Amino acid sequence: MSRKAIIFDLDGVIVDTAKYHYLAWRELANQLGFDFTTEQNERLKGVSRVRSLEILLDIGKVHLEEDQKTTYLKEKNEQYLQYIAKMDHSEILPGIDDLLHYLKLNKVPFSLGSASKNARLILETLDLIDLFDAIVDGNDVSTAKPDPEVFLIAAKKLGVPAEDCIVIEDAQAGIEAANKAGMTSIGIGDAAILHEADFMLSNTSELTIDFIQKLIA
Ligand code: B16
Ligand code: MG
Repeated sequence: MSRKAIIFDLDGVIVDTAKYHYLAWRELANQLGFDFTTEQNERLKGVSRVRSLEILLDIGKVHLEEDQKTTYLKEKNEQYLQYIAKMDHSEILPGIDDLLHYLKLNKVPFSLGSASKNARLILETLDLIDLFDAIVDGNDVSTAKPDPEVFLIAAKKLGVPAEDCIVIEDAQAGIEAANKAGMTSIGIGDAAILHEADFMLSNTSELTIDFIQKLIA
């Protein structure tokens, strides 16, 4: 193994979109007659949009027919997009902008590996999209994390063997996916939740250029 490429998750690693997902899901929950807390929102991190709705309905003990689910999913996404439209460069998580520019300058290939179907739009809004050598998101996969598909496609697009890729993730499902893909996993967040990660950092400020240099040296 010689680590030479990096795959970044989006929500929770590049930008905190979880707070906007939360607001939009909470509006839907309230509309359906129940409350939805930030603690409960933890269960939706890294999980696909469809699976997120299933978890939300399970929390509220609400049953919906398939056509109603489709309508609510569309509604929730439209609400979420209104929040996203107001985002700018200042919302990029600490250290990430510098790290991405460092990697670009030093020709270390990197890709996005996100569950979000809005990933391209978000990277454009943050003015980061042109830095990436590859982008793999929720539109490109048939199976969501913890399945490794999203990361394996990213490795293929980068032209780097899976074992030589480093995945940076904030969700348990994402760490599981990275490990299943045979990649090096870096968890960002709570060590108790992300205990399966090969390396653990409490936030993106700790994801320094120095730390990455040592991993890929
Ligand atoms: P969308 P990530 C994930 O992004 C979020 O963590 C998760 O909460 C969300 O449900 C999922 O994207 C789908 O997002 O509704 O925009 O398609 O962490 O994999 O970058
Ligand atoms: Mg995430």
